[in-house]
Amino acid sequence: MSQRTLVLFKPDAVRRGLIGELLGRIESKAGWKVAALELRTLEKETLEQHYAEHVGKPFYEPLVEFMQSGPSVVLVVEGERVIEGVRALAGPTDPIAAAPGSIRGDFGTIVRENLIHASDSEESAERELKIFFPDFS
Ligand code: YYY
Ligand code: MG
Repeated sequence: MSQRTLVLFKPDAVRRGLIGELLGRIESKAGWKVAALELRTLEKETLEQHYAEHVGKPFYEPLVEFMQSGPSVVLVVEGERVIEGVRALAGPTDPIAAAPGSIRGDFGTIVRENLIHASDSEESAERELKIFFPDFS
């Protein structure tokens, strides 16, 4: 089933020069296509919508702050089972728990600075695509 997902290469990934590495892993997957791609410094309002499920948690404020600390790459990726697929490429939230071979497992140590976001379900993908690309259809 072809799907679309919202992916962010977070400010730590951009600062560390990992755009090409991360994009390469996504582009290498058979049949997946980058449908939109933009370098963008995310605004507080956008992030508040994006991370609405985490409001009130202890990590929320520092997370929103960190996500504004520099440009991110904002992407729409489409293809077969791409929602589950990019989550699998990313690995679990905590980079130390993430297996080597995954993006977070290969490059991360800090939970907050875990390099990449990817929508976690069809519902999340639909919601997040509207937040970041309101004019994209
Ligand atoms: O979907 P995913 O990014 O893997 O994790 P979430 O549980 O949705 O948390 C969003 C984001 O928040 C996570 O990527 C890093 C940050 N975070 C944190 O800084 N500290 C935590 N204890 C949990 C999450
Ligand atoms: Mg999440």
